[in-house]
Amino acid sequence: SSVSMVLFHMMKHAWDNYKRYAWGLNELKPISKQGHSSNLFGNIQGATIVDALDTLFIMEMKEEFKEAKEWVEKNLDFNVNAEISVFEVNIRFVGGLLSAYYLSGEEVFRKKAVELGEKLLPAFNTPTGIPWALLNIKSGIGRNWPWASGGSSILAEFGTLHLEFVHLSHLSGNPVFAEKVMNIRKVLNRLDKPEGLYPNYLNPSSGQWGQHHVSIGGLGDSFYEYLLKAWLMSDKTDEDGKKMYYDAVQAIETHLIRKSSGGLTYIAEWKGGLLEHKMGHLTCFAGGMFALGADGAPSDKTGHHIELGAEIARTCHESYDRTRMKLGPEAFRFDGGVEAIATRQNEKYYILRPEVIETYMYMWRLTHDPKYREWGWEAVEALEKHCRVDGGYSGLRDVYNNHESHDDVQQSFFLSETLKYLYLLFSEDDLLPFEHWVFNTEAHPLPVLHKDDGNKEENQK
Ligand code: DMJ
Repeated sequence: SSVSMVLFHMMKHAWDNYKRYAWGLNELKPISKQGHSSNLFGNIQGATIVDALDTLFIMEMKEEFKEAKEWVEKNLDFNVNAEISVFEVNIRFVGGLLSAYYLSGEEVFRKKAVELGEKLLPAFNTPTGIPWALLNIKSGIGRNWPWASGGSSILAEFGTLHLEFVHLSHLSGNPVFAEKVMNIRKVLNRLDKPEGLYPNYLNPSSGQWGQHHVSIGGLGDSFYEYLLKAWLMSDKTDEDGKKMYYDAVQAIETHLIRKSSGGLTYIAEWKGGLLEHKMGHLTCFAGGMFALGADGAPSDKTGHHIELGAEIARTCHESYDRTRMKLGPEAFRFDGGVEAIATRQNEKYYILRPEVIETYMYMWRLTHDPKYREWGWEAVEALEKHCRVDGGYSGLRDVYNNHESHDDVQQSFFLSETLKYLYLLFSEDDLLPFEHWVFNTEAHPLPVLHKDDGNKEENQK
């Protein structure tokens, strides 16, 4: 369609500028036209290349895919003295390489994914086997974020390894990867959960929760996502993952989901029993998650979960619509007389995040209500108007302002997620159909491991 062409050209603009000004570096600074290095990846380079591979493939940008593959072959190097975020490297690099392998069948991606997976294994050397957040991939020494409650690991970090590690075992024939993530499950299942909720912090040495803060946004989000997707990716055989997911959603509904006086459903944050009536942009992914999980919900709840997804999508769309730039803030509140609006200056930024568009894509696929494509198109127009600059795409410092103040970062997830989910929103349902593919939390598609597949490779598009 013509929208697909627009999205193709957006990808091309993002990619060409990265290539011109920041090739081989992690990300692009589109205003200063130079590389941007985030310490999340240590000295590992090329985040944008690895994150973009599958989007290039899906959009049939063959030349670009080829040059990206050649860069991976020649330059992607994990033998570096670097302290990295285990979570970020897993979702972007391992996830990106796995998807590139499954889509293209090119052996180099499989090899690199397994090699990187092996580098991450020392992170699990803790008394409980709950991995460290940070790992020096040369020395194998791990530690946690200095800011994390009582030396804890983070739920959304150690809970977002499962899909990739199951595939690493599948592709390498080495069960160690799957064992590591199954052990995380075991530790979690042994613990008492306050009101059935999972706190964001867990100490890897004592095996005890840190602060009782619960979030479906930052620090918690993709843990819940991976419970559901682990079950779906196992061809619905992973009963543990299924039970943990639906039990968690039940507790979330009871304790975190509220409706504003204006009728907007939102997901609050829970702090030791008290609610903070704030919803993060990150939390907006949950609309899509609820809808994706509707099918497997306990009897008579299917419609309810779709409805919940639709309500969250509507609320998140309102958070966009109530800004000047029609792009949503980092966090919005439901107190002090406002609804779905950011009230603090440091919550008014938009960094090209995908979650709202991700939810539109799931809602579209699962309901075909045309409003989701309309809302997606509004986001495309806003991105073109406010985020597109000569040197690529930039985030914004304040979406309520009349004039753009650019943050000068083209996040790698803009190419892997935001543009991919938009492209899928405007494509037919048989492009990466949900029966055969699940998306990791960085939007990298991984094939469902069908019961009767044996080792046969998936290569369907
Ligand atoms: C991405 O790296 C992933 O979507 C992650 O789950 C959350 N943060 C960014 C996008 O906002």
